[in-house]
Amino acid sequence: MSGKPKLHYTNGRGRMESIRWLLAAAGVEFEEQFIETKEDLEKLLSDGLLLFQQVPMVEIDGMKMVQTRAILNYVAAKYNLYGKDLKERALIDMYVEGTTDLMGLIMYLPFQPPEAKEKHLALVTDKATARYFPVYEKVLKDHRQDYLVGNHFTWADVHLLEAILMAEECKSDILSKFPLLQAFKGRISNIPTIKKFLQPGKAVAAPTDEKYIAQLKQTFNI
Ligand code: GSN
Repeated sequence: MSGKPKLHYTNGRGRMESIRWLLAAAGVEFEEQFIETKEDLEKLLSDGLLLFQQVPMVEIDGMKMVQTRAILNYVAAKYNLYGKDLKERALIDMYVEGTTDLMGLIMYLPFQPPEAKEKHLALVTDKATARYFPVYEKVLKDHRQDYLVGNHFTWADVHLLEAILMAEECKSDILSKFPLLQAFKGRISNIPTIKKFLQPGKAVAAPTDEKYIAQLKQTFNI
């Protein structure tokens, strides 16, 4: 065993992508065991490795962790990206959950039927620019610090950058009215661990496309 966390998921973003981001931001190398077929999933199930018969599953520190949020909490706490006290942690949780809600909307875009895509894109743009981004722009404006919480780099920053890049894939000028978020994006993207993760052709999973959706349907019977 290498000692590196081992990630079990499909070779796409889905629920695992934020875990990849957080590990990468913490400077932790990891291995990936991709689930490509129904048989790959059945093998994990018959070996009894999936507590609720679901992935993501991450082998870390002798555990076989499932439940995305539990995995993220563990990684954030272990690598000191989860605030210095309970109040910072509460803020991080609120920001992360808000960002996760936005990401959830974005993630469903490729799954929309063609006739519903435009409407869904309008919803994503509206929620990003009228609900979520104004909150983070105001946080940065009010405290004039480099990071969202406690004047130090946390999971909230990692998660927001991931969401910003996803939102820009939907609409490239989506940050045009958010100057402080534009600067935030530049700053966080340049943190060495994140810069490395974002190098083209490296770790970040490709956007969800038709081929990936077909594979998901086949693997998970959906
Ligand atoms: O957040 C979590 O990790 C869980 N609450 C949900 C995990 C989940 O739904 N995993 C899916 C694949 S990823 N896509 O949504 C899964 O394993 N589905 C198979 C099943 O039988 O539920």
